[in-house]
Amino acid sequence: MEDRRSEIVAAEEELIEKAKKDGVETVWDRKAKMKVQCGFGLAGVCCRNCAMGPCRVSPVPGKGVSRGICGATADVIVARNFARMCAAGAAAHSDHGRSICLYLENASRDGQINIRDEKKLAAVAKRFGIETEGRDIYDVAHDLAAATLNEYGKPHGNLTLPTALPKKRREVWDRLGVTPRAIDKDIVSIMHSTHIGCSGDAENILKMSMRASLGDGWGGSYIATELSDILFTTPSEVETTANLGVLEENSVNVILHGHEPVLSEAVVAAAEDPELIALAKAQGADGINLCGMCCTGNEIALRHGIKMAGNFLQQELAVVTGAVEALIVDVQCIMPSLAKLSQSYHTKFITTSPKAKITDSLYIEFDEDNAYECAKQILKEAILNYKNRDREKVLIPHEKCDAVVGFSTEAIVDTLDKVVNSNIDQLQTVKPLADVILSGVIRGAAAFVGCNNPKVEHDGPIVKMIKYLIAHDVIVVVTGCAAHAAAKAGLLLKEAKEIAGPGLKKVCDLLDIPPVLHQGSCVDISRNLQLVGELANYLKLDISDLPVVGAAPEWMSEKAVAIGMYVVGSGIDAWLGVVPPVTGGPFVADYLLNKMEDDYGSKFFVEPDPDKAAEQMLQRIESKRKKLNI
Ligand code: SF4
Ligand code: MSK
Repeated sequence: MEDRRSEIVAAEEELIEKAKKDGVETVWDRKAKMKVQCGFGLAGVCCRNCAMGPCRVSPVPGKGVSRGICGATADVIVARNFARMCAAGAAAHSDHGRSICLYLENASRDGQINIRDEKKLAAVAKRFGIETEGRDIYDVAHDLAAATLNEYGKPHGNLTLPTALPKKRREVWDRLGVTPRAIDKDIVSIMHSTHIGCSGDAENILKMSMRASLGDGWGGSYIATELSDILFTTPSEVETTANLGVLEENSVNVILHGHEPVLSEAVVAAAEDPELIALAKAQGADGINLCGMCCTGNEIALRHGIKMAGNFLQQELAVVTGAVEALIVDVQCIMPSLAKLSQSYHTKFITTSPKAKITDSLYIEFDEDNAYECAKQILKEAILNYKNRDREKVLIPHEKCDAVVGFSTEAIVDTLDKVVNSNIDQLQTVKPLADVILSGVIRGAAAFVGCNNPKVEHDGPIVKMIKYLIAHDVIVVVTGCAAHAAAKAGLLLKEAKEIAGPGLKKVCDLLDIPPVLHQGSCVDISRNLQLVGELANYLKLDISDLPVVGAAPEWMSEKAVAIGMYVVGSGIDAWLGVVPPVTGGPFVADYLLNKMEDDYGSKFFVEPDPDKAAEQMLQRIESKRKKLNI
């Protein structure tokens, strides 16, 4: 398999160079302008939770100012800041989930919002105790919408947890007092307890961080995935193409960027409308070329094979190509810089969500009740903008790569089942996966998640670590921006089995799958949880016993912090390539990197060197195998 990395880097550098020539700024320029970043901020010891501050305490114990004006120690300040990151991350994912619940609430047979996966509707309804037998599916859907919305703010009891969660893991959470109660409630608790004069106990604040993060992974994100599958279909294997080379010289190029699938699904449908295609042709274009970016890119690639234009650090470069008629966004991971940048080109930067308005963008609020017509209106803006493209300013990189995506947990189980093990109940369908892991044909599994960060080489660590692991017979699943990185590098091609170890290659041959399986967007890490949970249940183990690991080598968002916490809290070791702002709190840092293992059987590893991190991941897999005697 050819190594595409140097071409990818060259194509990106070509666009960064073009940006310089065009006199526009990118994320890398702004990063350089920051020069040395604040050491207090990096260590997490700066607090501005009240107006007696801001207070910056010394990150070095015994040196300088050791307490804030209220008396908060470095550990308390670090823990409070960390908890607020978890709260923000959990809020973002979970509010995404809430949008889907509200969308489901409006589903009707005759309207624009329909049920596309009745089987999944029945399965999810069952887990919420909703009667399905002999009932109209839309009545079931409305009950499910009400039940899931109730998970956000129910005053008493605990979250309704998925059946994939092993009993042993639930016992760990109960013992530690971190079992999520209700999604919003646990987020609000953090905001309350980190207010001036409330919690002054770093350990307790970390527990609250864990509870809210688990409520994200096994609650808000999990619900987002389940309900998206019900409304827009559960993904299955589909082909797509990745990287900015998917933009076309003679088409109306439209990029959908953000997270929630509600807007993007409507735009995908509207882009097929004969009236709009005719309008595009009347403008002299060959047609409409719809592409996705970041997690929206993952959502529409998984379900429709829509091309994946790129990940977080490519959003500005997409505009710099000069070939994008419209960049349409909803929520999360949208750089505000796009407003100014798009004014230097002809690109219309269209914001659509009241949750993410951006000054100087073109705001067209997405009307969910009239989704199709609204999507058409937005697309018309793009089409009518085609004539404004300045051909002299266009540079579309040649780099693009085919990819196979769409491996929902159901798709993986189906694939295994078809080959090995037909007509057995759901729990047993993970048997083939368990068998190949137990026998050692596959040593274990690794999940790569999260973002890009201009502090590290774009996509470099993600790709390097994945290659190392698959070469050592570790099967990899990818979501979020890490999934785009893998796609661009050719790792989602079935041919990538050629660089896999002999055991993994054999499995790829047998199942006709790539060694790296694309599972979706950031909220779809719930698919990873479901898969490992079902595997643990089948083997009558806890998740922390399994030879599985996770990594976010290029993370940057608060969502990634919440993800890290719920992944570790679920029993999976997590490697971070960017140092989190906790080093100024000796207790907090020691807990996350060491003592956490005593509580959860898993912990964080911070290792910026991708070679070392990949080796450590493999060693950890092998040590878990040893403990299991396999
Ligand atoms: Fe300073 Fe305490 Fe106020 Fe934070 S809460 S700004 S440490 S006085
Ligand atoms: S989009 S959270 S940069 S993965 Fe989900 Fe990518 Fe990270 Fe956003």
